[in-house]
Amino acid sequence: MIRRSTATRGARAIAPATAVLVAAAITAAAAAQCPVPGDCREVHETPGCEQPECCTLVCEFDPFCCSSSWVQSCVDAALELCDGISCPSDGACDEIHPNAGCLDYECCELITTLDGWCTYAAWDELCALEAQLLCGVAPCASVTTGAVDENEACYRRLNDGWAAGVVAARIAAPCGLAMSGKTVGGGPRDLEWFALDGATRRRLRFTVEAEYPIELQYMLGDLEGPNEVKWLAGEPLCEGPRSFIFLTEPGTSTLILGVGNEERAYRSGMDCDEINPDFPPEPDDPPPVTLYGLRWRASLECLALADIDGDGAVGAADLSLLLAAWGDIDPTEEFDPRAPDADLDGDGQVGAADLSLLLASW
Ligand SMILES: [Ca+2]
Ligand SMILES: [Ca+2]
Ligand SMILES: [Ca+2]
Ligand SMILES: [Ca+2]
Repeated sequence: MIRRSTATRGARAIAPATAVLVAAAITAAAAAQCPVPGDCREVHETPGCEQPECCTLVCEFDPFCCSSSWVQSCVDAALELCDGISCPSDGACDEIHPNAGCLDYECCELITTLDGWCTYAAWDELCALEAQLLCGVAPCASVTTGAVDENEACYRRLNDGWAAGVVAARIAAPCGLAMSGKTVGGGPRDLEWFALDGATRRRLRFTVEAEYPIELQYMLGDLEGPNEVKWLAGEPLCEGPRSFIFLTEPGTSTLILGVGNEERAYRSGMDCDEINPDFPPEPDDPPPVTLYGLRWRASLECLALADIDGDGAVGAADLSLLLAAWGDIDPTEEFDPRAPDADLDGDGQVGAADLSLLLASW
């Protein structure tokens, strides 16, 4: 049983993802009957079937299927009309299988709404992992506010960098930054770009807490490009504040916060909960889909370059970490933002130059 968090907006009813997917096709009559028990792809005595969108589409096409019984023509219509509708489908949600969708309706709806791949392609390793991480997870505690607000209405994209060639502002991120805000899905999805530009390498601790699964990436490069994502991290739900201690590269660089995991971005299921005065909702617009709370809170601390463990001092513990990492760094190995980074000068090896820098700031 999935409980979907409404977090900070407890009074808002949760919209089923189905409302968005087939809202245009729903009629009052069909909606009143769908879904009801019975496999949409098999003949049965009773009217209607168990897959909500498919049931609605078929009964819109042939009301007999919802008023009398699910005869062969209803099955034929289902096979024709319900292609791409994947919840529920064969296969355990937490296991890899060759078809899209999975058996547990609620879990399937949650994962396919967040991750479109799982709707149209196979239920791959990542769909199964997402099901393990996200389905049945209790609502997260609301992220507390109180920090400076990002000042970005969730229907706007004011701090989303230079995506799509548009020069939008980035969030100035000085040492001691404490900020909160909202991140939403949509097209384009909302991202928060924190500017970490600097003339020299710096060691930072970025701490983030969110009501949704986190996608965090550190990107090098400026508006003119090229841009390179140096590392990308994902954090599942409800684990409280998470800290990343990392070294910045000199020049223009940006930390980007979004919804997703380290493999895929989540683009839907996180609708804005504010009304855009320029485009107020029409009466028949589907309600927002809010699978999770939207709020985040982040802070930034500047550490000494040689404070490898981030404990606030440069000392024996940092020396141990440096000596343990001594030698060349394999450039083909994927960079791990969670591993202590002892290459203080960024020359691709941990050696005498780094040791000198460490001892100089002891
Ligand atoms: Ca935002
Ligand atoms: Ca933004
Ligand atoms: Ca230290
Ligand atoms: Ca070095």
